[in-house]
Amino acid sequence: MTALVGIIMGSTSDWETMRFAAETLEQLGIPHEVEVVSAHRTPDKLFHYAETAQHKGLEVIIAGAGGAAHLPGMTAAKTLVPVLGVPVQSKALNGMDSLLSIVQMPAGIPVGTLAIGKAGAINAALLASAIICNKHVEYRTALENFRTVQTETVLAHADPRGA
Ligand code: RP5
Repeated sequence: MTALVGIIMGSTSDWETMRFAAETLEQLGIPHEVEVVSAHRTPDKLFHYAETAQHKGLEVIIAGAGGAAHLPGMTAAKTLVPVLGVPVQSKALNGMDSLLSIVQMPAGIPVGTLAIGKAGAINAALLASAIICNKHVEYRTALENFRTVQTETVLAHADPRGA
């Protein structure tokens, strides 16, 4: 099935974080693809990926990167496909560097920036799904079910002591 969401990341070391985006899309049954594309190490590949994204059917790109995290911004600069950025938690600065370099885009090229790390990866997938659902209504039920199960789980564990 043609991928609707592309998950890209700057390094294989980002997979530990970005796998949560892939797992969430898997859970929702949203067709997606995963690839390492580095803004710094493989810039030509990044340009090609971004320039061909729309034509091959991608409707959202989730881009995760750490440190001087140029990947989401550079991707967004080369395509009109909406880009969601996930700041990967870096060792040196705990992801503050990643967060600021993704979120502080100058006006003109937007990147929808999520939280640092696992939460951001999961939420990027959920947000991508919500965007996809506007056109592909067949995926809406899965997203609604996700919310319902989440709510029921919280309600069923109201006592934090686990009783
Ligand atoms: C970034 O540099 C990647 O997104 C990664 O988070 C970070 C470190 O990469 P590695 O040195 O682990 O390959 O481009």
